[in-house]
Amino acid sequence: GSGPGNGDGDDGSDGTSADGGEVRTDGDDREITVDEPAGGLTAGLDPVLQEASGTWIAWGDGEADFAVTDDDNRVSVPPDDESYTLRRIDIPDEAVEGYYYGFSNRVLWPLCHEFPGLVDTRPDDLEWYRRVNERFADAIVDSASAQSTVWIQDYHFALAPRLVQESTPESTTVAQFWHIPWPDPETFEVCPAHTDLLEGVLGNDLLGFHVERYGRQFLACVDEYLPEASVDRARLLVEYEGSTTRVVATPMGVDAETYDRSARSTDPTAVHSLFDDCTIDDDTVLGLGVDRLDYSKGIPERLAGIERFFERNPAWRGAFTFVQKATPSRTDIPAYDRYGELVREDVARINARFATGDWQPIVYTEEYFSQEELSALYRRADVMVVSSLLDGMNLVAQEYVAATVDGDGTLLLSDRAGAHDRLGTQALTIDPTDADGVAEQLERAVSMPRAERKRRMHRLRTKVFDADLERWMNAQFDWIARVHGDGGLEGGR
Ligand code: ADQ
Repeated sequence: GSGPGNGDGDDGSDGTSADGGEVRTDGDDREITVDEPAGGLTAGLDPVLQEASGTWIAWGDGEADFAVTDDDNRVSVPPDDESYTLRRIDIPDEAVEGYYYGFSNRVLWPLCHEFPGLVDTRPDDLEWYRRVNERFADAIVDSASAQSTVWIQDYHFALAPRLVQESTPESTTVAQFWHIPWPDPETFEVCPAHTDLLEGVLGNDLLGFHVERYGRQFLACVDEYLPEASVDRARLLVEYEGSTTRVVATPMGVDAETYDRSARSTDPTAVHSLFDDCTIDDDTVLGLGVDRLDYSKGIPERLAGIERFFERNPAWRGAFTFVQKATPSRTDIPAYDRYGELVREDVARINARFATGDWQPIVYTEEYFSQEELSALYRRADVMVVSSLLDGMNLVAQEYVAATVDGDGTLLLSDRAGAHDRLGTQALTIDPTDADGVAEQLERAVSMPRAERKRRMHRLRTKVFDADLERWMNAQFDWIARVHGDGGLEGGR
């Protein structure tokens, strides 16, 4: 199973290219557009499937009848080689609204990021979530054989694992990676049908999170709301209704080589031309933020820190510019729409306060940047700021490090992002809600001796290259091999 394949790519897992792709024709004379995904989970999974010759089940955007479960909508990949099968499930608009813009992103996303106040439960959304999970589970069962490994991605599929487990032999391994945090029991209780969700997820033999504390919160929820389950907190195991789920922490990395290569192939000062109407030149000290426009990313908090920085350091006015690249996301949801407005208002206010004739403190853009442009921008940036209020991992922080090929740059990193667990000792830690603290760390970054900056970045680069996307995949598949057939009971943690 896979998350949204409709091109919005907003979970870092669907890096489809923007250029429309190459058009080919398959054996049945159907026209197939081939997009080469850029350096994300999609790009990483492709070679794995080519080798394993499996089936990739993804969300399609056609208009076929949702109820069709036979071998509709299958293509082989690559079209002329048939290494594996891509099977797309068309989800009608009404179902997308209820399942994706509804239960997934108005209920589960805010809950998992500890924003219970933003939870918006609408009458039919849970039912659509169930139906889409059932539809994917049917397709999985139909595609799987007794020895198959099923690997499900993310919070859009909390109910599918149990459905798959119930309809496949015990020798089929079901695993899931949950890309976002798991909330504490008190927050999770707000979720409608929360025990159904726990039962659903416990249909997995293996459940992966980025960091162990999310796994521990999951176990705490199981303990609290499924009294029949037996939870082994020391070994991160749950036994429930005769089957065992092993919880593991496998932090995700980025395709570091790709970002490194694409950053090396660019002239970093060429990015100045991306910002025609404002003065960014070779001498400008450049700060950077790159995020989906999402309330979990702490963009207004970051802007407040930058405002404090300019208040406290008049000498930096005119010499430091912060580029904030924000990609609108899930804009059909009112909380996202309001958030976008808030961010734009903050930018306008801070710019009005400090701008001089040919300089503005914050350059804000919602334009699409290609991976090459993004890599060039990462390379050019002197300071990268990641200020998430809560973030499963945060790949942007790692991409920045991978693209900083000159070894000179500083990462300010929120201690609430999963990425902080590994990168926190060499990054400059921030509490995003403390504007003075963010301003102080910015001051530290822009005045840090070059040797220290380079030493820190060198260590960060070693970490990011060591724990890259491929290593994460291998860790997942090693764990899958260990739980395959033995219910996860063999071997220690
Ligand atoms: P996201 O919340 O989307 O991912 P992140 O991990 O930072 O957050 O990934 C975003 C991806 O989108 C990055 O690859 C980035 O390059 C790209 N991107 C963002 N803004 C962009 C822009 N303006 N232009 C071009 N590309 C842009 C979710 C979780 C994270 C977790 C990932 C993977 O919320 O915590 O790290 O999944 O598990």
